[in-house]
Amino acid sequence: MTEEEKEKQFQQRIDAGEKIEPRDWMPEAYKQTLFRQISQHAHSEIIGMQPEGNWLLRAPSLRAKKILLAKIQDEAGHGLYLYSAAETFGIDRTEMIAMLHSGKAKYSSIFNYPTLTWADMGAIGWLVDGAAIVNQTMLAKCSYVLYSRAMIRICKEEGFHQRQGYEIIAKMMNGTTAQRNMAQDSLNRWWEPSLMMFGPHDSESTHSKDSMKWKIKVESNDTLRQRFIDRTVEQAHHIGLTIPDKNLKYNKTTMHWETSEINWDEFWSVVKGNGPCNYQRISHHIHYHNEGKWVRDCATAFEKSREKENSSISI
Ligand code: FAQ
Repeated sequence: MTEEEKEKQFQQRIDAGEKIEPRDWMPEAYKQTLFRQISQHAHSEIIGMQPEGNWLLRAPSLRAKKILLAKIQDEAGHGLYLYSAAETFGIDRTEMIAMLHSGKAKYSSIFNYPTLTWADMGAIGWLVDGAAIVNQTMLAKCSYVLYSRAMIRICKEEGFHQRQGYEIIAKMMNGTTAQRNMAQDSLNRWWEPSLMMFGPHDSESTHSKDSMKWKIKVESNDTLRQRFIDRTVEQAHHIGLTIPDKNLKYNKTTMHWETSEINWDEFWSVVKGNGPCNYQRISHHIHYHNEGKWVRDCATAFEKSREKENSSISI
């Protein structure tokens, strides 16, 4: 078959709702898009441990500490599944991490904001994991079977993460005035960055057209963002929080909450590496990656010595 015929057949499989297995033929551009997105997603899970790790030693109770620790460990697990899925495109984790360190690979903009108070642990679980669930429930239907399988498992854990975050915030809203103010301040700082997690508007999104044709994404950035807004506004009102947007209004005709335009200059500035914590996040990762070299060396030493032995036998 010519390349053109192969591509046609591939698209027919996608249109028929078939899943693509790692050993199946796939167009180069499909592979590249998936590799870019899955590796970015893996990096996000790993870098995303840092803002919460900042509060582990300052959790207000043993219960809170245990829950936060379990959540952060879950995020590490998500990163590992996703690195494994991305490796099926022939690029190993060492190379992916080098791409992260050099700035060639992105990670979610949200993790470049600081965690200033304990309420931020609530806001991250409620809003960041909440946004991740909306996005990842859609990605669980992705045409590439390994990504879709990883998402099904990950979404189950994200459900627990979202609830533990909402519990923290709801508890603070039932507390003292100082605690209620802290919860509101946290929502004020995390609301807009959470909306940015869904990426640029559909009209500005460079990858959406192809990704939707290939059913990597089955719903658009704006559709998912609106779903998140509609859910989250109700949750905020339920516990007495105010959404920090003076233009927020419910449209009875569309049955959606309308919000102000996002500050896209800030979004692109963060994506390009100039957010409040971009430098700190990557420096921290590089530092501990270098410190862990001896562990990786030990873990691979046996395999290397065996390879050496085998090559000397064949000589
Ligand atoms: N941040 O054409 P599109 C989590 C880039 S996991 C940074 O619309 P696409 C769990 C995009 O890469 C959170 N960059 O792109 C957790 C592209 O640049 P490029 C992570 C962004 O891929 C919780 C350019 O803009 N989730 O939270 C962002 O079709 C708590 C044009 O954009 C995922 O990664 C952004 N927000 O759609 C962990 C989900 N948005 O590559 C720890 C998987 C866009 O051409 C603690 N990813 N860009 O240079 C996706 O669903 C998609 O990649 C989108 C973007 C929706 C993020």
